Amino acid sequence: MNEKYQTNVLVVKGQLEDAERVKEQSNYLRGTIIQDLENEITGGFTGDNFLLIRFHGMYQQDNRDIRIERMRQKLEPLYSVMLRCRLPGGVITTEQWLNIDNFASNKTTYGSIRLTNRQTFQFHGILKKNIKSTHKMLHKIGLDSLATANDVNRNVLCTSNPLESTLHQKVYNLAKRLSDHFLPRTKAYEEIWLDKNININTDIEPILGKTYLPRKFKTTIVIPPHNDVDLHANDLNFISIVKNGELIGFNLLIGGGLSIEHCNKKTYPRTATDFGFFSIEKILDVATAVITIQRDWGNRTNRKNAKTKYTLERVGIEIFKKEIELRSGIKLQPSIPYQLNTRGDRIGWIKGIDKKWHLTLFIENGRIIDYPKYHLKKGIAEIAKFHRGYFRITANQNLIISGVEENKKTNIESIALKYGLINNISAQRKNSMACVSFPTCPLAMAEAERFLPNFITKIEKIMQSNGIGEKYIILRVTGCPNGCGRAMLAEIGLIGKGIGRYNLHIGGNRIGTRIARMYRENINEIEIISHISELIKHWSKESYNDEDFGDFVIRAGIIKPVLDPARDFWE
Ligand code: SRM
Ligand code: SF4
Repeated sequence: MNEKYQTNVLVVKGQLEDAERVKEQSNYLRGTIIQDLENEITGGFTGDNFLLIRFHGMYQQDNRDIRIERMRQKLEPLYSVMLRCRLPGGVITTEQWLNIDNFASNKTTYGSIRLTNRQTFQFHGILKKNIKSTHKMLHKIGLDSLATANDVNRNVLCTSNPLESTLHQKVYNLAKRLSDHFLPRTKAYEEIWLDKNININTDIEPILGKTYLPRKFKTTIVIPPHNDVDLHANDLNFISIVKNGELIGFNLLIGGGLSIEHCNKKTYPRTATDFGFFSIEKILDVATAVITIQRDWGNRTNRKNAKTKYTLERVGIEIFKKEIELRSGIKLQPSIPYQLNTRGDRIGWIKGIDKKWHLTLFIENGRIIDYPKYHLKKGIAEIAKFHRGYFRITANQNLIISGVEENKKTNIESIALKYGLINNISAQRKNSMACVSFPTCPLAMAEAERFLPNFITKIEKIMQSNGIGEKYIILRVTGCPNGCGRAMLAEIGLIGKGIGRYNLHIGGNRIGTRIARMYRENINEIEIISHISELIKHWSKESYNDEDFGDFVIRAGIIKPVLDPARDFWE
């Protein structure tokens, strides 16, 4: 760790969270995971290992649909792990895809691949006995799950719209570099999962330190005008600035994040603050400065107050900025103006400037599985067999068949049509999203992924009956206030409160730069539909020209905008 900084100046004093002890005593993320793997008495992980496996990209879960039944039968919950792969920028080769497709079918209890809204995929339902072979399989095909969970820099996102291929390639390369640079350097992953015999004393964590970060940390690189990565959900963002076709540098935005705790006014969602412009070659210096500031100043006494957004509010923007300049050795310049105008993916074919074609497939909730009459997973695997190139997972849980040569386009299209992968879906469905929630998420309070499809059908009918069936509202459902479905940045957001009950938020905007405010609390689906019907009726009749729903509810005075979330979110 670099000692030249006054790292203790802004440390929050008090009793450290137990998570800090776990990291400190873990021997660089080893704990006793190896012993636990041999323990056949339980299908789960014990003690600190429950948290430590997260640094290796896994969460212990059980199927909540059958939890009570198993308790009745005096059985322990049916434990398995969810594994999240590291995939900077969402890029995966079709060769790799075929391997993960095969694995999901044969070695997971759910048989699915779940695309996440951070451009990667998860397997749900890996039994303990299969975990090691999962990591070996991933390693063999050049993938890993290191640092996709817990207190580290997570999967790095970058805009996946591949129109301008050279620029996108550059930005993707940088996303990968950032991801690699901030990986934990401990060899625990190789030792435990890949059976490598590595000298324990070689471990040092020059950037993250022995206790890693105080909390999860999220990074994006954005290519305006697309905000498909939803930058304001992230701690650290680089907005690409292009001059005469060349990427010259980035505007730096820090301190976004969406999670709250119901009724806890000390928690709030926050959009990221603009800190200024710097040139392209300094990206690693600037990123390292921000991450180490959060490492040193983030609150380790209260995990609910530990993310960068809270650090920034506590120390103030000016002090944070000075420290970035000190640690990176650069002076931030005034930001260069840019515009954002979209967040969704362009579903269907599009031709890039390199004359290659890209087909974006709409994947409802990112869940890739074979249904009895809809062989989605098989269809994608068939495309992967034919297309020797790349897929890209988007931050909207969709999949791009990327870089298709002109002479292969017809074949790919016919496979996609054969398996029903190209279909007529409404703009509303394309612009809706849900988090995973039940049955796998242990924190779920209300349904999300299983709730959304039928709910959209109802919204589609309301739109049609008001004569605006071709329009859409950014609509998101998240099963609890942790906010994985990014409902806080939606025009209409539902935030799970209890079984069948949600808080209804409105007033976010189309481009994802404004937080949605709570409009009604703890209501059921019938009440939600009734409120939304009324709002859509007003919007269809009273909006100016092409005014979006989120802007309309604010201009019409139906809801007050959230302007300064740290102070006015709970008003
Ligand atoms: Fe999330 C925890 C799923 C994106 C905020 N998230 C979880 C866990 C792991 C539950 C747990 O801790 O046991 C969920 C696993 C469910 C399951 O069964 O798969 C989960 N989060 C997801 C995914 C899969 C949702 C999806 O449908 O795509 C996303 C995985 C992203 C990835 O590939 O890394 C996912 N999570 C998000 C986002 C959105 C984003 O990053 O763009 C957020 C809000 C942004 C933010 O961080 O502020 C988010 N997840 C959380 C939080 C609250 C963190 C906080 O600041 O307090 C938790 C709970 C926690 O960390 O304590 C959480
Ligand atoms: Fe689970 Fe809550 Fe995240 Fe949904 S928002 S996946 S319910 S933690």
